[in-house]
Amino acid sequence: MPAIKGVYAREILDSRGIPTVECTVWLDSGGIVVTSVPAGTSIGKYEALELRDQDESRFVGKGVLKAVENINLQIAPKLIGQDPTQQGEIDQMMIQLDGTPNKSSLGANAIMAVSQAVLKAGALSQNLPLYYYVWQKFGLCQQLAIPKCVYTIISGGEHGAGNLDIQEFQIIPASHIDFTNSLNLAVTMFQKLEEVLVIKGAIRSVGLLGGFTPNLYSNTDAFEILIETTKATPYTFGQDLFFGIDAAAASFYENGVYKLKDRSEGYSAKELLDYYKSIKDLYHVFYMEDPFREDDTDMWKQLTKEIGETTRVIGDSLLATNKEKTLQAIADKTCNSILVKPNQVGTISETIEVIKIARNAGWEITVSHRSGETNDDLIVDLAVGVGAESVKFGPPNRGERLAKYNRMLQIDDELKRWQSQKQTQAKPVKSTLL
Ligand code: 2PG
Ligand code: MG
Repeated sequence: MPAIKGVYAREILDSRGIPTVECTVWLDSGGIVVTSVPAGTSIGKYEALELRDQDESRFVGKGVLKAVENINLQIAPKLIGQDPTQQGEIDQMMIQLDGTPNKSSLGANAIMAVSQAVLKAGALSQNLPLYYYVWQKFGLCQQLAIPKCVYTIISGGEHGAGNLDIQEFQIIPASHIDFTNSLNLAVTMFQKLEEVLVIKGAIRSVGLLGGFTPNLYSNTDAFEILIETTKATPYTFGQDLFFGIDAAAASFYENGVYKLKDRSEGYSAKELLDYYKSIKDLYHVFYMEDPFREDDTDMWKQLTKEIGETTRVIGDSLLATNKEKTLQAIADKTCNSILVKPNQVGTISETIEVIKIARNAGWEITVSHRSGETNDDLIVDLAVGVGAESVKFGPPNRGERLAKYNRMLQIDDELKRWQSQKQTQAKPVKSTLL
């Protein structure tokens, strides 16, 4: 069994030009894996701590040299000679070495980088594609399949240019549309949307995820524009595609009210709930992420109770991929679905545990990118391997987002080819599929 021969971390930059941690692991069999950690902009209050240097002379205080040093000096020596398939043991060792509830000593970015590298090294040691390794190792789903995509194509909130309050306006292709056709739909919509924005004389610059950040009069205008865009495509709104939002509502909560530009006075939580019900009815919004701030749990419950039968009410910052938060939300029926972002909790093992808990509760799982991404595509293999129902990787624009969709295309192709070879080959062995 190949063992870990070396671990080395360095500071690199993410898609926003902000430092993040890259980790390389090499095996005594000669193989090397490299991975890097994404980072959020709208960071939830229950997320594990991302260690930043706070040294204003470097990268406006956002350097990660301490996290890098923690890997190279403290974690790396403990991993030499270890079996990379022992993910649980290695993650547990790092959690103990850190010793804090939110990983603030070593940094969740340091621990996550190593955890991701160990996952990749485990797959490499078995000569398996990463998604297959995850599938076999964690046994979270019966069959390998490509998840459905939630494409954010208009951005507001902390990801936008200060025009719209809702952070993400998403298009969701209908479930009968397979992945390659869904990508075609998203690309078509994205490119036609630009044409519509040009005709309207609206700003068509892009936000952090690469989605448009137009200057519209109200948040609901974004849906109107998307409906108009759909008319310029072969697709039918309400049949081929639906809408979703990530409100990231904590970002527009101010002095006891939620501030949306749709009207001059702020919305009370109850009024915001009515607003969501109206956009669901008017615009087929069937996916609502973080509709209220983390502490407005009574309103979350109310919304889930009122529209949860037909709408996915998704906890992102509310749950922070955290076991206790997820168990609590399941018990209280605070939401009915989870957004999984491994770096919110800081290890692969804890992420898998949360997915297990959510799946046992009958919740749909959406595995998500962060606004600060690199070209690392580990998240795609993870999503496929755990049998996530959906993924959220942003618009089909910008290299770091396309890296994810291109990896999905590869996996889709591999799965189809493996399927046709199944009589002769029990596993999708890497070398025969490349
Ligand atoms: C979200 C994410 C990604 P961030 O809120 O779901 O789209 O944003 O990474 O900034 O938290
Ligand atoms: Mg979110």
